[in-house]
Amino acid sequence: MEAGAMTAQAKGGKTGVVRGALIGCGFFARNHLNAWRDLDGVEIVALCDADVTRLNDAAQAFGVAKRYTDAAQMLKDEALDFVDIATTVASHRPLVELAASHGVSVICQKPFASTLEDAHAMVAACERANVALMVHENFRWQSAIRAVGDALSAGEIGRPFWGRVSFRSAFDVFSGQPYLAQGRRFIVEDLGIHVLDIARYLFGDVDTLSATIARVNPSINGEDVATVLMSHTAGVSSVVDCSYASRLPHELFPQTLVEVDGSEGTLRLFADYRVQIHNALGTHERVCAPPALHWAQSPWEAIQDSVLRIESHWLDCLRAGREPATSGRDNLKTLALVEAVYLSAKERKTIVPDSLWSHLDSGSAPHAPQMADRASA
Ligand code: NAD
Ligand code: 89Y
Repeated sequence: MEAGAMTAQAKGGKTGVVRGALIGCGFFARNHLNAWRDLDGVEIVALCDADVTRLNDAAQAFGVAKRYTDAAQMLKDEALDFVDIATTVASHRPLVELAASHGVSVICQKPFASTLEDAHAMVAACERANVALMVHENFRWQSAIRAVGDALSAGEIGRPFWGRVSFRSAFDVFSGQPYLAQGRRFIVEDLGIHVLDIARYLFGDVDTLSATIARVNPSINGEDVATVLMSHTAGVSSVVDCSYASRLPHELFPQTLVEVDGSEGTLRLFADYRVQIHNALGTHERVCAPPALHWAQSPWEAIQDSVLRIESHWLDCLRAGREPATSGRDNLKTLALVEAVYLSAKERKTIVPDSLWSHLDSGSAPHAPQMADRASA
């Protein structure tokens, strides 16, 4: 990663401004662009989208002069420190490998890949090219999730032994993201991936996993409900559950709720970002709502704030030559959980997620920063 950061500084020129380009100007990309605009020391110098209308709309809205419909052409013409890939999953591997072949560092949206093979190949390509690679896995950067992580790291409830990370909603995600209704896979790959990543962030590596999935909404192709039981190396048993079929009296999208029991107390992240800690000192509650960004749009505020935070983290890492918390290599662990959920549900058995790597060339699970990351990232 050192070389990636040096490249960034060298190419950033005398001003030290990091030069980025965004690929994919669709539904979610506006959040990326708003956040980049708010951050110091970075400039999005070019945009790329195969759809020229989307490209021009975004370029006009954000005042970006350089426009491309072909990423290969853009990488040939522009001197870039990084590309920010905000396309859907099918294009991730060719685009990541293209950027790596030009020695350009990469941020790639989730889901990073739809197979472990593709994910492994992208990590290998970036490592060979010595460029930084971060997966835009932003949910762990939400202010309330950060507050939970900080409280656990500070030992406020002692040693955690049980946890639940829960996302239940009936919010219509299909109008903004119609492709979500079409895929063979839905909630685990799209949203559960965030919730599983939060569980990894809070409780560390997973030894075993078992899961059930179901489809409640008849007008979509994939599953919209999942319930997962995991055993973590650090001694925590956790439940991860997610649903887009839960019609609650108070719609919570996109809030993730958390419960943790520890040897010295309990922690709860309730609705509306209320973090409660109960321990020998008493019971304390505070609200950890996302700040009001000038471009925030209800109900997306917590997600939008986490985009700003993860982009800021990327810039810090690039400048310091540090591996991002959700590097490509780290994300292999989250992707293995996604695959393990589908396999467990299909075969009705408990899965060892690390065993899913055995057919790939390294034959072993990737090493990734774990519990320590909660304290440092
Ligand atoms: P979208 O379909 O609205 O936009 C994708 C854009 O990429 C389209 O305009 C398409 O023309 C363009 N594109 C695709 N392949 C291309 C290529 N090879 N070269 C140039 N342009 C190309 O998709 P979206 O809803 O914006 O989602 C994009 C990604 O963001 C998805 O992977 C999705 O899961 C993710 N997402 C993440 C979050 C989050 O909180 N992290 C939230 C929503 C969506
Ligand atoms: O695509 C999803 C994501 O990453 O966050 C919420 C979402 O937009 C719909 O599930």
